[in-house]
Amino acid sequence: MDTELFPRARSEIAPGAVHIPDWLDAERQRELLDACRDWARPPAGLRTVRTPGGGTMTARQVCLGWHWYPYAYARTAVDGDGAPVKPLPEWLGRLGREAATAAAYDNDPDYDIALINFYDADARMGMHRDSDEKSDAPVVSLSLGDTCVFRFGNTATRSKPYTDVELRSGDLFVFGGASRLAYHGVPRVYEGTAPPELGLTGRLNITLRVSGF
Ligand SMILES: O=C(O)CCC(=O)C(=O)O
Repeated sequence: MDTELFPRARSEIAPGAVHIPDWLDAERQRELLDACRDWARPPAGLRTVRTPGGGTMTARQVCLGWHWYPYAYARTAVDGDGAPVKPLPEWLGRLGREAATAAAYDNDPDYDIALINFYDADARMGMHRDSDEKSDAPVVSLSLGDTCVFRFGNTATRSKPYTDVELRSGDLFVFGGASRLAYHGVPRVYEGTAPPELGLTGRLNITLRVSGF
């Protein structure tokens, strides 16, 4: 429940990058959280992602449709238990299309990838581009649980200029068009800020993408 005097306004953070606060109501957030809990279970469940340089990502991840690993996609959890990736349910694809439409993208993207990242209070995500897909369809990002700082930058460098946006539980962020390949990341998660009625400690982010494969 927001405590602002006025509802937070929808805003275009960069050309083609739209933040829509409170897009998911409490019931839809709970349904999505329940589904995330199922997807996080093995096989092909939540895992720690290892980067080629020997590091690990602090946000843990599970994928649907196609399995992302640094820096490609596969049909099995090649860097996990090797099991086939779980399918992306029809209802989630529909939700993605609804989200793209809400952000004024009207080409009805056929979402076939979901990356679900789980952040505990210490998790972060460095500035990166979502560039392993072969489609320029907009990326849909849904947030559940703790509030975070989402840093949305430019297409040329990992550094400034960028804009920091607070993403809260239920918020939608869509980036496509001129911003589809913009660098973005999560420098901070605010521990204990999830809506108590949701029943989640930490933060979940679901990004929906079109593979173009
Ligand atoms: O957690 C977020 O809001 C961003 C996730 C992200 O950047 C990604 O999955 O590529």
